[in-house]
Amino acid sequence: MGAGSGSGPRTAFFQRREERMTVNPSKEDKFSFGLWTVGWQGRDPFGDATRPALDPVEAVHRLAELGAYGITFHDDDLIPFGSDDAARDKQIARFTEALAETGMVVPMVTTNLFTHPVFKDGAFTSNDRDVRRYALRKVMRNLDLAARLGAETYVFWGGREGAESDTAKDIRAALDRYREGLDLLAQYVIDRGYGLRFAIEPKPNEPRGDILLPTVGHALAFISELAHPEMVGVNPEVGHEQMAGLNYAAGIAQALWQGKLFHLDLNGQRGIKFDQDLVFGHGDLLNAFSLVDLLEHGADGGPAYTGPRHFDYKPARTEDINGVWASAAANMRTYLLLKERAAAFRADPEVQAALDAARVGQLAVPTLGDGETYADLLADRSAYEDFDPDAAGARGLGAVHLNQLAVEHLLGAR
Ligand code: GLT
Ligand code: MN
Ligand code: MN
Repeated sequence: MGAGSGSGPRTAFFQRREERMTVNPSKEDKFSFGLWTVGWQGRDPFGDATRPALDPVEAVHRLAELGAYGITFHDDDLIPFGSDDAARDKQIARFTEALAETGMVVPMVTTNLFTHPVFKDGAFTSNDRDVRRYALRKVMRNLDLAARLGAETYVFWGGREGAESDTAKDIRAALDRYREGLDLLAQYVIDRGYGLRFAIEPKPNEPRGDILLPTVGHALAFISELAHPEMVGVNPEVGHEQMAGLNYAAGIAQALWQGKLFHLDLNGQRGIKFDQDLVFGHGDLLNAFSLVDLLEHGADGGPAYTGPRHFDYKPARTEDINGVWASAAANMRTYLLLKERAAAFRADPEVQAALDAARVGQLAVPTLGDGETYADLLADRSAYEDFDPDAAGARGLGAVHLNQLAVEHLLGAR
């Protein structure tokens, strides 16, 4: 049967391919990018920049044309470190004008507490008290700007908060100082009436040998020790969890479960190595599929996460400026393609049957009945005395079949 005959699986395949090719990002998709992503010049520890500097105003316009809705930045991405007040005001005015012209928003802002040598031993947790005080002032200044631009989230990525050796950093004291810093900044935001929430971004290592709050789990545990835990969530990055060999989608699920997914950094990573910041989906594609499925299909039918789909990637050093924009577009397109594939997966009757066979839905049923106590459980002979563990242990789950259905949807084979 030919593709032109109007029916059959081959035609369906080509129709689906057509639909996929018309996937276009728009502001409703809430895609955002860091200024430092498309603005990365390709400088790495071994080589010089391969691209010229990018004007933030140009970045706003180009990303808007590509269909993004938001742009994020570190203080120093927008206003070069050491600028005087006049230069600072001018740059903020130019940027604000570009936002107004394009309708782009600033959903998130963060601080550069890692580039300048002053932060070589950390910011909030530097052994040097003067550096810690300076770091707090740098953040407070930028919080004012973030609030002015209407940001909702303020990210804390503590890349320099850590050490290379176990003896040079008192971890318990460092955590005290980290908490002191975040408590003070939370109080500042409350007192000023800013509508900002904080999101801690974990990373296991790089640039420090070991970074404090290395994973989502560490960050969540730390948040519970803060003075205003309700104001603080996490900003997990795909590659950072995968650098620690962890399952990103699973970490995101726990953050959602705890009501702590305030923001997220999407990108790609291929295994346990240096932070690659590849295009979203250009690493563990199957986990990216599961992630999009998780974010887009919440328990009540709507999305489980409604915040920005923020890309924190680096356009490869091999690319020229055309490649920068192509890679920015690739992030959004991959997300939308995965969203379409996840919807097809959810709608497939065979997937529904496989989910039932694997009893995935049963996990949502509480283990004890309504009002049932442990005394009732003890009295229930079917739960123990008459239960046949060998029969239950012999039943297959069909998880591999279910996973294969996901792979086939991902490949466009269903
Ligand atoms: C830095 C880091 C990112 C963080 C940014 C926020 S800065 O580029 O590699 O993962 O999200 O500070
Ligand atoms: Mn990264
Ligand atoms: Mn990041």
